[in-house]
This record gives sequence, structure tokens and C-alpha cells, in this order.
Amino acid sequence: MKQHYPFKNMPLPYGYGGLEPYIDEKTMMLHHDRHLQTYIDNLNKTLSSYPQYQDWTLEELIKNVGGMPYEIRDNVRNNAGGVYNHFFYFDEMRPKQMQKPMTSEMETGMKDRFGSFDGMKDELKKAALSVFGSGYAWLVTDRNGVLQVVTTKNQDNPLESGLCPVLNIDVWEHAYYLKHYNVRAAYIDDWFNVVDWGKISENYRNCG
Ligand code: MN3
Repeated sequence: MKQHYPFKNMPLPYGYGGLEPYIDEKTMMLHHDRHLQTYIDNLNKTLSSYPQYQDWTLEELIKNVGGMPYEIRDNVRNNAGGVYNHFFYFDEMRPKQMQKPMTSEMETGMKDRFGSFDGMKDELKKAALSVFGSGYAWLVTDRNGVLQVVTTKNQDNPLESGLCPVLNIDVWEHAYYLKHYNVRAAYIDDWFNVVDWGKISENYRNCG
């Protein structure tokens, strides 16, 4: 996430088929090589004539998008968000054999807020199902460092609202349509098998 203009796609840290049978190889190829690539290309194109933003990270672009010139504001929000959200999503997933467990620090935060792991999962699933159209469900920490579940539309990002991202579930249809068709709930159930809770715990720690 330390990248700045010109942004580059990074290879997945596992094979395209590594998340089978929960997320299929073809979805992963299209999602990473085409959908994410398009956000990267569009963000680079938008920033190409704005040198004042070319050393900004994705996080800086997203947090400050409200103050940008009107003619690029929507493009930056959609495409910096699109790049950040997908880097975040692809990096929090792992094949079963590469997954690490949740840290005790995160377990404490989770139990304080949701009572149990299942309590948190249920709330995330409910939120993911509640997104109308395209968007994300997120686990974030709020300004007091407390875990919360929120949703965003399109490629919006909670950083813009002063929240710190811990986990996201991409519920755009491109994330699941080839395998799960229109059944978002089945995708979400499958998705929970490919989350690396070790990585999520790292995100939680970085939120401070
Ligand atoms: Mn996506």
C-alpha cells in the first residue's frame, strides 16, 4: 500500500486456483487481471496530468479526495478506492494451508464487541447481504479503536469517514457471479473459508 503514481498491479500471493473450491480460478483471473487492472489504468490516467498528487499513496488520495478539484474527484474516489479495496481484498485471502489463526489481541477485541466469532461473522454476513447493488461490507475500527461493521457503496472506502479498514468483503457481482450466479449468500458462506485471520489480525494491529 506504499505505492504511488504510476500504480502497478502486483501478482496474487497464491495461485489463481488456490482458493478453489470456494472461489473459482476463472473468477480470480478476471477479477485480478481485468477488473483490478482497469481501476489501476484509470487511476493512472486521471493522475497523469496532476503532478501534485503523483507522490500520494492510495490512503492519502482517499482521505483527501473531498478537497480535490471537482473534475477529478469522482474519478479518484472510484479508482483509488477500486485499487485500494482490491489490493486489500486479494491480500486478506489465502488457501487453507497458508492461513494463520487470529491473534489473541484481535480475539479480545472481537469478543468485547461481538461476543463471539460467530457473532461477528453473522453481523458481517448480514451487512454484506444488505448492500444494494455493488459495494463492500467491512470490519473497521472506529476513532476509539473499537471494531465495527460498516458497508460502502461502489468503490467508496471507510478511510474517507475516518475509520480504519480491518477486513472487506467485495460483493460486486464480478466477485462471484460465474460460480455462485446471483446467490450472494452462498458466496459469502464460501468466502469465510478463504479469509486469513492472521492477516486480518495484522490489519487490526496496524489500526492501533
Ligand atoms: Mn471487485
